[in-house]
Amino acid sequence: MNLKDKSVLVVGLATTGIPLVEVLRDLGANVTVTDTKSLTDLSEPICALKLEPSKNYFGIQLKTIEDAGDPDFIVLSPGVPLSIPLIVDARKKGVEVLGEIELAYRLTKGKIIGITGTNGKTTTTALTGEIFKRHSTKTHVVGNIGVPMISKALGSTDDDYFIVELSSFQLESIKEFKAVAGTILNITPDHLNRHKTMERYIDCKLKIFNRQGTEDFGIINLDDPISLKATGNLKHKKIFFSRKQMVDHGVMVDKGRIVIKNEGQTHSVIEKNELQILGEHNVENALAATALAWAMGVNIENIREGLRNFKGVAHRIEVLGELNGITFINDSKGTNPDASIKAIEAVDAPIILIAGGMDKNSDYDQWTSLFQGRVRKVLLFGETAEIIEKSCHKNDFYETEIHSNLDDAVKKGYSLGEEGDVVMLSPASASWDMYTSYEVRGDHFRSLFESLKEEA
Ligand code: UMA
Repeated sequence: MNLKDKSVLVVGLATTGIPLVEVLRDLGANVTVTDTKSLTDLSEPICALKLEPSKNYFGIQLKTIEDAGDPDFIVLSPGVPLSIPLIVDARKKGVEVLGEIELAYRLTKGKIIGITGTNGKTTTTALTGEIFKRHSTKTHVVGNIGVPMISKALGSTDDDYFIVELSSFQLESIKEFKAVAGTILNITPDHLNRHKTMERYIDCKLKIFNRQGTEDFGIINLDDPISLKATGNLKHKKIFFSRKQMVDHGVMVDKGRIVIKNEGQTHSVIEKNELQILGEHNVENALAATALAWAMGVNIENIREGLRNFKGVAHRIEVLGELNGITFINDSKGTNPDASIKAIEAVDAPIILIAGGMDKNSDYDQWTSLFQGRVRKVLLFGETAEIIEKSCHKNDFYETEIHSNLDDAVKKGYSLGEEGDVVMLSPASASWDMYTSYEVRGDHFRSLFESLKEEA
């Protein structure tokens, strides 16, 4: 892709925008940037980019392509919706709009392993990376997991493996992007505030398979009805995985062991309970990672060692420690009801649940219907606090309290806790009403736990 002397506008200047600017400049493009935040509100590292305020667009939402100085094309950060006026105008006038993942794909050599799904994709991406690192030192774990793919694109070779976590936001704008092996772990409602309908959300997820041909692998969850139905007619080679059923050709659980079955042969990988990550949903994630690795020819010993050694990811059912017999668990990445259901199901103790955050138009009823008998108290904060409280009451669960912030909720949670209880942050909501990311929210929870420990 020749970018020399092309004028390129980068929209969004945070984790993704910064390496985007650097890579585009390295390739000789004339880069301008825009961000709705003012220059002073943007994070520290952008100073190194030396962007002249008068030649860039900060603190405004540009409306037209002319407002943006008529660039040759536009590259978007994942969090920027395609519906903003600038992008609608650019597309109407035939100016090419690429998402960061699409641009990274066009600049990348190497084999792409793509992972999407409503829940479990960060864990599965990290776990798949743990396995592939044993297979090849040239393994990059990138994407929604927090390392923009663009930052590893230049200089890659055919031998490199890119294990890419893909959100619906990133998939929405892909065009040529193709994964040699890809999976949709599961699909349940999420991000409906951006995608508006479930159909559109499913379409975004399915894009992971759109460009795959008969030589590529689609790793399909036999236990997830929505993705199973949606992928029925695709022409890629299918490898199924299932936690509940036996499969002729695929990866499954057989008498407590993760096994691979192929042409009548069964290869035993590991005992399910050798996994260090908690919960049945994590068994599913392990099956998907195994299937991706097996499809790509990783040997079973490397798969086994990767599965055995993986300790999980931060902010996802992460056990922080214990204080006076009360265990604190950080599940800040539980950003939708389905993810939080998995967290509640993974915990085998009475829970004091801290929840709430930005409203994504989620339906909380199924989640709150689980609370009776498992959750002792729900401490709510953020934009969704009242909506969740109503849903609790609808399900005859009245042990709810609304707090103005996480600090108060954590203090209250600890004061209510008894030996053997778990205080868990699993918000079932996005963080963006009060925090810049779920990581910042999770780190805040961790620091509140550390302060309680010091006080004690
Ligand atoms: N901005 C605009 N105009 C807009 C919208 C945003 O200028 O209309 C600006 C914001 O002011 C901000 C910047 O864009 O300065 C933010 O860009 P971004 O939202 O794409 O955030 P990044 O920091 O680049 O992080 C993104 C992903 N964030 C989102 O998709 C919201 C990160 O996923 C990802 O790790 C990172 O790229 C690496 O590529 C986070 C996430 O929450 C973890 N993802 C969602 C999820 O998992 O549910 C999808």
